[in-house]
Amino acid sequence: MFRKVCLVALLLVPALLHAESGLDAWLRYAPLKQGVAGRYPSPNVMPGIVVTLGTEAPIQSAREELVRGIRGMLNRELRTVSSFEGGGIVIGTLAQIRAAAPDLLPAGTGNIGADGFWLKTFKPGPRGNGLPILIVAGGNDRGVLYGTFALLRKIALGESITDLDQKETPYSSIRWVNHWENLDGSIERGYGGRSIFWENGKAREDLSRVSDYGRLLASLGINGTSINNVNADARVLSPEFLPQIVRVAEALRPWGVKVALSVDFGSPRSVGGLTTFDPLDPGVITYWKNKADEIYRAVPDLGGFVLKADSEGRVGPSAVGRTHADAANVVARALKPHGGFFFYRGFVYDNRMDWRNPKNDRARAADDNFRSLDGKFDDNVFIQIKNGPIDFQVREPASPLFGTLEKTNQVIELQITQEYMGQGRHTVFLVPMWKEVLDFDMRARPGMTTPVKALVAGKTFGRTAGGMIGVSNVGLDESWFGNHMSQANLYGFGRLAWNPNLSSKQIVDEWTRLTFGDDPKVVETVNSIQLSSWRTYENYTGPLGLQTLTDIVGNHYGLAVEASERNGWGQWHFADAKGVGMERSVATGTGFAGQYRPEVAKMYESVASTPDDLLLFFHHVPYTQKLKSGKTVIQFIYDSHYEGADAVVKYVNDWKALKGRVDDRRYSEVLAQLEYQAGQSIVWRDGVANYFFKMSGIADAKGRVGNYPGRFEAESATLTGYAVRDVAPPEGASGEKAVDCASASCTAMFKYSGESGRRNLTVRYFDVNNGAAKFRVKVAGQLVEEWTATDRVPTRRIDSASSARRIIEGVMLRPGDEIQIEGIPEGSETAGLDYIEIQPAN
Ligand code: GCV
Repeated sequence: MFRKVCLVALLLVPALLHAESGLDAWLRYAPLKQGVAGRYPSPNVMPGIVVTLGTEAPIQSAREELVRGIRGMLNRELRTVSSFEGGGIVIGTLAQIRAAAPDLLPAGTGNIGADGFWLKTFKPGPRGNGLPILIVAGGNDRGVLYGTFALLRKIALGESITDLDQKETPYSSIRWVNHWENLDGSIERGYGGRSIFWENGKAREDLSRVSDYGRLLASLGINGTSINNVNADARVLSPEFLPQIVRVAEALRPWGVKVALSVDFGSPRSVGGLTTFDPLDPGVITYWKNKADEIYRAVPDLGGFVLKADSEGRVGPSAVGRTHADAANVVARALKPHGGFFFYRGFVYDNRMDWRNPKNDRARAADDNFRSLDGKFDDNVFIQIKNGPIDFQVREPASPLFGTLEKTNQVIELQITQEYMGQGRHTVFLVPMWKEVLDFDMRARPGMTTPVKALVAGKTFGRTAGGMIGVSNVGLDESWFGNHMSQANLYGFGRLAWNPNLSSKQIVDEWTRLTFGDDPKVVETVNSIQLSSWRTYENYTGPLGLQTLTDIVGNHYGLAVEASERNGWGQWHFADAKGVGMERSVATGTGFAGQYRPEVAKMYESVASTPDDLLLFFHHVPYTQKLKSGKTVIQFIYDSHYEGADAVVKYVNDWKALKGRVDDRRYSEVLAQLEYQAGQSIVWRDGVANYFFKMSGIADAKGRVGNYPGRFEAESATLTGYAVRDVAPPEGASGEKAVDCASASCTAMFKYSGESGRRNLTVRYFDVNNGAAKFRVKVAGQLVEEWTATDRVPTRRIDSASSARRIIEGVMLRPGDEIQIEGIPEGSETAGLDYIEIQPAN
């Protein structure tokens, strides 16, 4: 019998190990190892009964979650009861617990703030009929849910729960996510599949993923979400659409997540039947009032509205000669009687700026727009400010507007979805970046430390509310983001929104243990990849404050150093033959530095006191400018790109060492992602380094740039059918050229002239998203590899984004061998080739 049980157990464990989809993210409740489970004996430490006081939906969710978590982690079934009889886990609001057990928590034992919780154990005693009592008390029903998740997290992390007395209240009251989802189910800047909310202009038939998502959000204390794109479809306010909103709100309500809507400022005219959207027009005022009343009748707990106005083609008050305050207050007043908030985005700028005018500067826009209006907004209006003055670039200074607004509510907008950060195809853990901004002292009040986190929470200037909003954009993919590692960004956002004083290390350590288990090697490896990944990405994209150097007028993904130049979008870096960077000082530049409070302005005003990481954001300097490290700017650009690409190669090797320690599915999916990232980081390294080499004419002191041992360009091969073509932008391909095939099949032949031996052969080819070309590699007439290029990267062109690689390991090569690559186009994919590389096999 014993043998039989062991056999079943053995069969079960691999099954569990081998089949994780990522859907449960950090809420997997994986069985605890025996030693860890032993820390929670029943009933002395972990009671076997849960007493649920209160019938509110979030409290019911808390009970179900507790049962689910304990079943998963400890393989125990909690008995659920609804009245306090003695020992057990007691969940309810503080008021409910006090009413049910007045002698347990007499009045005067302290309060809990809104959304806060108290975890407290009472030793076995008469009140518990000799059993311990563990209370999960909430300041309100959401607090009960958050406390329950906190308790489960403790158990999942193996922490003691014997002498609990832990009270937590969130740092700020607004902890929301936004979604840029279109009603047709597509997502603007979403990389995890289609919308979980919408399909074909309606709420999805099956909203179970919305409910799953609500659970993830609740586990982090996130209490609100907007559910449609800020580039808003006016139909969202139509009476016919209301039932759809009701359905989504119902799916999220049990998780304490309020829904909010992005609205179109032109709605009074476009769908309201009026001739104007002028916010001071009496008809428009009535429109917004009636609209708010109508929506609140159907969704009484709606969080409010979000508005993108006067930005990127969205209509706003400037069209009718009104101010942002006029616009915001009219809508806010309609929401006010219902307790609704109005988030007015600070992302207001002109995308048709004249780049030839050296005084023009997009970075100035938010402060220029809102400074004079400080104090003119109603108290349920929040100016929603992106972390930096441009647009979620790899490094930006904190937006000066955080320090400017004193008499206006504000929230910070962070981007969880990785629009400019590798779009879920690159692992980039953003918490260290966010923390840098949140902890940045804006010197906004004399004699006080005024970090961004305190300003946006409303603490510095005594505002009524404030907080953090993250653009999440999860999708239907089981991994939510298209990359398991990217889940850490949602986790990190939520944890920071709850408590911005947590360290990046603490956050990632929790996430890794919850997501991948507590094997020390796994934890150490994943933590170290995540914690270094932002710097790594910055190193191989745009360091020193250059911004991401991606294709800002296209997919925001591939490399295109000059895409940001000579156009109206204002993300200029002004690289020329002599130097690089945008001069934003007051003395000789755009004056942007002067938008900060004096102490900060002084720091950014001069080259000498500007931190290296932001040097080129604030100043135009010669390539030979020495950094604080003593290195020149140009050498730093070269070195950082090599460091960045090398770091990703190390990630791949470190991850490979985890085989067998992470379930097979996630192991191979993360490996594929990191290998892809390693390949792309080389494209970025070579492209950016060559661009600046060409521009500056200054050679790399280490001789690497332009010199690639073992690399053979396709354009220099013997080509049959293949034609050589220029690649645009040129830095998208090695040697600025590629070959592509206009017939049914083409070949590129390379003659090997090195020594005999096993070699790794890398084929750099192009995999565009509108076809599935085939490739065959033969060595000395023997087929060594074949594959189909079916990846779906966001480009239809031969460029850096479609650049892909195939590594064929351990190929035997002899002098004179012919290496023949055959490309067979399909659809609009022309089997493009860039180069091959021959390296010694390990
Ligand atoms: C929703 C950037 C993005 C846009 C986005 C905009 C915004 O420009 O590329 O997709 O639009 O920011 O934040 O409104």
